[in-house]
Amino acid sequence: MFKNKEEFKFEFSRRIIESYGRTVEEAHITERFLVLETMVRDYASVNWATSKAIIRNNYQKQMHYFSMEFLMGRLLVNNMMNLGIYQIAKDGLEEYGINIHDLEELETDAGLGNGGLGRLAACFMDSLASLAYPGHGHTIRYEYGLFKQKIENGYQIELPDQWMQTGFNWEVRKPKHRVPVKFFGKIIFNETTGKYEHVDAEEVYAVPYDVPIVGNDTTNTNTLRLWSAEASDNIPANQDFRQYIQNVRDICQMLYPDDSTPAGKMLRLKQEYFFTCAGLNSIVRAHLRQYPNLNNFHQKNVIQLNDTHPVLAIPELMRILIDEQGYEWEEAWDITTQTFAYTNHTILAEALETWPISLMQSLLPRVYEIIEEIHRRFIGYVKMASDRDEELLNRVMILRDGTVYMARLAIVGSFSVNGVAKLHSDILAERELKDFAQLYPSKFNNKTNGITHRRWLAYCNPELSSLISEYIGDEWIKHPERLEDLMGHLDDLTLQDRFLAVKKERKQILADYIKEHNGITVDVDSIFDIQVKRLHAYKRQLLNILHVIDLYLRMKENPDFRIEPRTFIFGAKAASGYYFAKKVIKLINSVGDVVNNDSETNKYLKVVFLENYGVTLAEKIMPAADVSEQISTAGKEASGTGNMKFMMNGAITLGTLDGANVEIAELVGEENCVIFGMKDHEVKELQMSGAYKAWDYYNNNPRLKRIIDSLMDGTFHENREEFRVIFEELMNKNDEYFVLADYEAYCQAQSSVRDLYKDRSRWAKVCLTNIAKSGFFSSDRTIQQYVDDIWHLDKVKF
Ligand code: 26Q
Repeated sequence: MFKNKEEFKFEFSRRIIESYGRTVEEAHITERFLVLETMVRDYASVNWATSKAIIRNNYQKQMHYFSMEFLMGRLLVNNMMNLGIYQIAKDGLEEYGINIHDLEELETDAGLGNGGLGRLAACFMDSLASLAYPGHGHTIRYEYGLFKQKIENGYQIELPDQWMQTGFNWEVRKPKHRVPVKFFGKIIFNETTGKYEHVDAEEVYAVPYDVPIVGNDTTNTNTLRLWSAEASDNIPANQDFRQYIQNVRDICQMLYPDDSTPAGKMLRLKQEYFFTCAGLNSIVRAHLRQYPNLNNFHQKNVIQLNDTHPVLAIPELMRILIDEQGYEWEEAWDITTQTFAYTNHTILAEALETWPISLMQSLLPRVYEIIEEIHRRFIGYVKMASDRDEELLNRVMILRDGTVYMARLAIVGSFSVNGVAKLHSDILAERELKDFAQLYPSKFNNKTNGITHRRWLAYCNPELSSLISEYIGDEWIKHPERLEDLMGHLDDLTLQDRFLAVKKERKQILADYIKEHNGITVDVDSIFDIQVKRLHAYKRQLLNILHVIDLYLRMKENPDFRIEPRTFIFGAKAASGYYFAKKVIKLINSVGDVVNNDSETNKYLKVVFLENYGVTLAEKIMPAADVSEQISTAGKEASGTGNMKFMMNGAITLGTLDGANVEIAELVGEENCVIFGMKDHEVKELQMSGAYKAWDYYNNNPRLKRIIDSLMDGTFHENREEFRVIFEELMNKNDEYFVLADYEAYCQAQSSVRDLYKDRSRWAKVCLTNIAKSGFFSSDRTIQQYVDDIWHLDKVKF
């Protein structure tokens, strides 16, 4: 492989000629891009082969991260940077007159995820590889990722995300490793063999496509395995051929674009079983190539379940052990429960996954039988342990009222159950999953989320990165906790000025993007106040926009009242069937239309809605933020990870004490963030007491009344009914997420942000403190904790 610019150029030119029969000068930009991409992939492949061989030869334990979602984003720059060949390629291309950034822009995001949970999986892959741990991912090779969002006339339109259209060059198809997966049919017991057999099944092949996961400054290269469904040779005689082909195609067609209300659809369950069955069987096969049996399976493999979506892996492993490998139930259960660990990502009861028994029984007859047996034995255990506490039994049953409770199955079948931030894990153990925490106290633990500081600081914000390195050296790239060394330079006025200059530079880049995509001119000296995340009632984008309306109306009503210039920036996708969320998007856009075009006020106030928020756009947004809006109703956001990305890029958190905000506030101290609103227990108490009356806030607070009335009086939309749902949600449904209850506190928090911003030196210090303390939120730290407490892996040694 190339070791310097000259070798790179030679190789690049050779490949262009060989692939396209043209010289570098003649080649089309997409041809240049594809050649660069395949060169990087092949470069990584050498390390990949070495890593696999070492892991095998050393009989190392491996971790397998099972997740329905991996929001990888782009891979080219990340891989070149991690391999340490970015500069060589950049310089080499430059000598051909090619700007590497132009090629970078041609890569489409691998957007195989909805939001936080999927991006977490991607960050974990980067940290695992970089820390040289053998940890791999399993997921579905969706033909379409999360929908592409267009905003038309202020409304969200969903378009298919054809991410593989120009080819996805990182993957390698492995047809030899295909796995048969069976749906429907029936189970018969074969008296002569003494085994259960699955007959008349609809069988499909799961074919793996492997993607190398390149670590930073290490030979270690892990695998992300994407499973794709293809037609099998054994289809039942009675099956209609065309229908069968269609069924096969449906499985990997698309990602379910909903991260809150489980779809409850057969196809989703099919997807869940499809990839867990495939992943597990491939791991079992690999194990049996090295060892005579599965007795030590759990000593050589650990499987982390990313939420309940892959939980069918638990009964599937039982099935393999018992039906295929001849184990007795007890032995099989020992192996299984020492293999799986489960991560919970949500507290919202309505988001906990359940399935109708009838559906599961017909789609997965044998797996369902095994779940029944797990349930039966678990109930026996609870009866014994609780002295027949019937109420407790009803609260913990895996099967009840025709329903399978997936989180309960996950807890019973795993040796570890973790939440994703301190507060979240506490709420699980003390409230939501209290019964289980009492039954299995040693299983429960916390692993506060993290983000890869390589993608989210070093690579996406090179301006800030080199400034940091000028002051504290570049060891923070390997050891993110070293960012703390910045604390010794907080009072350095030059550093403060240079930080503000870098921030402004990055705000300009975002401003240019906004100009190009939204046609709106924004002032880079204004406060960039940003809220980007999925749209959900509990995340309270509504609280933010109500406050914007307030500022606008006050300026209109009083010509003497003028605010410190602000630019409020939003980015959010709403699930396609989530009516309320879509209305909030429309409201933000409508307010923007009015506010941005009002010449009396638009020097001071602008509202921007950025279309199609995703990983790549986030890489432009994070470096440009002054204020990070993290304003969920306390107790609802499990962790948040956007909050960490903002912090690492020197934005100030304006947030409630929810999820990981609590830990951010603890680390930076109250002077270095702006915390407001009800605490988790206050929300809970207010909810329980039934004393909350949204109308009282409306009636007693004239400002709030004025703002809420503006939703329906034609100020922002000629159709006065346009925002009725929002009004209804707030007033007549009594404001489930306490937007009005936290309103005053939020306004005060916003005004302290403004005061702070005016003192430029003080502001810079606060931002630098945030950067300095952000090392804790590197996913390297998170992964090390998973390794120490749950996975117990050794590093791959080269
Ligand atoms: C389930 C069944 C059917 C269809 C869809 C789903 C589904 C899909 C995605 C349910 C939930 C999700 C995603 C949840 C999620 O992203 N949770 C977030 O996880 C982050 C990482 O831990 C946390 O930081 C966030 O707080 C949490 O909201």
